[in-house]
Amino acid sequence: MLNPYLPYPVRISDVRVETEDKTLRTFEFEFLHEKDAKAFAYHPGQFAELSIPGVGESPIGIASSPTEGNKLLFTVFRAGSVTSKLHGMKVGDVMGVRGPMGNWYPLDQNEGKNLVIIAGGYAVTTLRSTMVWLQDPKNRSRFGEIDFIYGARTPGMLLYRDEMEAWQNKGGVRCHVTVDREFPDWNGLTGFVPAVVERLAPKPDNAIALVCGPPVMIKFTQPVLDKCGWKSDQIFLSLENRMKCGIGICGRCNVGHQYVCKDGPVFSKAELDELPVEY
Ligand SMILES: Cc1cc2nc3c(=O)[nH]c(=O)nc-3n(C[C@H](O)[C@H](O)[C@@H](O)COP(=O)(O)OP(=O)(O)OC[C@H]3O[C@@H](n4cnc5c(N)ncnc54)[C@H](O)[C@@H]3O)c2cc1C
Ligand code: FES
Repeated sequence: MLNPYLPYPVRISDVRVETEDKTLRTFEFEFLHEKDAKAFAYHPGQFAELSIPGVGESPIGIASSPTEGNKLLFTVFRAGSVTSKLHGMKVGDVMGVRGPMGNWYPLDQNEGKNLVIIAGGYAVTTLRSTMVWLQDPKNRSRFGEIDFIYGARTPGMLLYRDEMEAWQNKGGVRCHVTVDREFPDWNGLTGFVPAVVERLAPKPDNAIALVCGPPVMIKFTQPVLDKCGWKSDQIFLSLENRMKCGIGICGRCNVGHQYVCKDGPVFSKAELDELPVEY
């Protein structure tokens, strides 16, 4: 049996600075061994533990899509010990990736539906994976219209800006990108994500919503969707919780009887309504 604590060795093959303040970088990894790349089969919405020997490991959402071949991307905010060390690493350096972990957005179960995808801040990572997955010709025809609503504090903090422009130009995708307030170099939407959702008032008919963002964004987005007539079983949220093992053993991430690492990180709002409000 494979040891679930053993990371796959990966080499950094590219590093991109994403934001003006350099706090977010996207790392591209390649597996050292082809068999590991095959074993790491994942879905949009899953995460992995990035590990640096002697420092530790941290759960990070997978930003690439399985439709992008062996390209494995993670967009990482420089937060604490592991992520700061990672920000100092360069192309060619070797480290570990353990996963894929957790569940994923229920796209296969919702074929034929319209999608409303709502992201705030750097939580957009796994929704990038979703958007790229949806662009794949094999998948695009399986879904209806897509509204992608995404907000960051400033234009300089927006991730994947060029890619979003390309998504927007494909049929049936509307990108609504917003920043918190007006900026001289910004001609797009302004205002917080929940306010933009309220203005757009997305229709719940034959649709599901995927939401990922900081707790405050989620807190204020949920009542807006309620007001627009969305039911709890149409809304899927991805939670970030304190994690260690990532595989349902250490008990650090639990909310009520659910382990966020194993039973989540994606939960329907209907499921969350049953849990204590501690996430
Ligand atoms: C399912 C899941 C998906 C995630 N996806 C992503 C992702 O895609 N991208 C991403 O960037 N993050 C993501 N995270 C969050 C990430 O795991 C955390 O930010 C954290 O674990 C980073 O690890 P670290 O060792 O660098 O931070 P830690 O050292 O564990 O620090 C954690 C916290 O302590 C604070 N802290 C640490 N040192 C100091 C200090 N000296 N002074 C003040 N404050 C300090 C940090 O601000 C941070 O908030 C995800 C988390 C989960 C659970
Ligand atoms: S992180 Fe260990 S049980 Fe979830």
